Amino acid sequence: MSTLLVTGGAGFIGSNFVHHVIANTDSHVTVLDSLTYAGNLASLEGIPADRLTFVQGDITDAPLLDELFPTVDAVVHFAAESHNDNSLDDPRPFLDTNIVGTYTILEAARRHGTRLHHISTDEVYGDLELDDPAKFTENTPYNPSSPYSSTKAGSDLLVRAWVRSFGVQATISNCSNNYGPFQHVEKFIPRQITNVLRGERPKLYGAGENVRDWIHADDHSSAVLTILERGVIGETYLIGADGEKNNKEVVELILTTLGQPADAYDHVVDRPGHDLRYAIDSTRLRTELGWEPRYVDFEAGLAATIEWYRDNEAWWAPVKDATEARYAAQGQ
Ligand code: NAD
Ligand code: TDX
Repeated sequence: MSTLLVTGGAGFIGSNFVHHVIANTDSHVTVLDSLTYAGNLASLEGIPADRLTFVQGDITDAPLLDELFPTVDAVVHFAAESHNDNSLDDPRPFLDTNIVGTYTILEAARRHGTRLHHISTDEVYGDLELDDPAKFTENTPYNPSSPYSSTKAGSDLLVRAWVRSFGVQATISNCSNNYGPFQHVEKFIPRQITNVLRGERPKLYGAGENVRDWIHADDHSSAVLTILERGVIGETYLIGADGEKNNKEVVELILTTLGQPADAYDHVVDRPGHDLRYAIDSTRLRTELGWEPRYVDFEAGLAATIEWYRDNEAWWAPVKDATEARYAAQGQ
């Protein structure tokens, strides 16, 4: 691959992916990002100017895609509205970006014959019981719970239909919860880290027993690059690093790592429809494509992430108050 178009490359995982590609390949990257509240150009600082082109624009802008697609070898599609709590407050932007946006990307890929990798989430499968030994596989039926996850499920189904009906050269990946640098402070781990750094108490939804399967964003990026290079067109790959933890455990770890008592957090109003547990079986990606995660020690990865937020207050401080004000209005 010599030139990649990365949609949503100024967001959390998109920017981590761009850094990963620059560090590990000789590709040129063009980022297409509309810079919503979740996009931040500062997340792409430090990348040599001759390796990166930034285009501010919307993925629903078909004429813009017609200009960009002929200039690249492949498109990696991260752009999305990504936060469940926002989707409960106002679902409309999720339909526009996740459904209509992905449709617009697919039609451009079809017109230009461009290789496409579509980024999705394990939330399309719904949730698992806490005591269920099962994990999600590529064959688990779709059963999304929230406006966010249902629009991601819809986008995946569009990709599958465009592969089968129109021969679009696409692959799909569904990844578990990511953590790492450059994640917006609306999300669980950065919200709690930055609360503690500011002398405020972490906020746990409900009893805190919900389980998430954590993976470092850099491992997500290496998996996506592997699928882009070796994945079979039309196939879906699940990405996960066996990182199941309940929310209470994660908050306690953040508190103790920052020298606070493990119980110095508040329980707040639970999320409506809150998925209980996610867990990924990534056997296919490991055995068929030979991918392995590097961050297998969650505690060490979390400690490094805490350090990053401590060292980069200038990156997150400008949006912290507004984010907390939105949560406070909902009793969270
Ligand atoms: P994010 O919210 O941090 O970033 C999204 C980016 O997309 C932002 O830069 C935003 O400006 C851009 N964007 C939004 N709407 C756009 C539009 N209409 N046109 C152009 N750009 C637009 O999201 P994230 O957490 O980095 O997630 C990236 C992708 O990974 C999403 O598709 C998400 O569903 C998927 N995913 C996320 C996780 C996770 O744990 N965060 C896990 C699995 C999959
Ligand atoms: O303040 C909080 N307190 C809390 O207990 C927040 C913000 C969250 N939570 C809980 C809810 C979840 O059980 O923490 C868990 C993680 O919450 P989020 O960070 O909002 O992530 P989640 O809803 O699991 O979705 C994430 O992973 C899958 C991403 O936001 C999605 O984009 C991705 O698809």
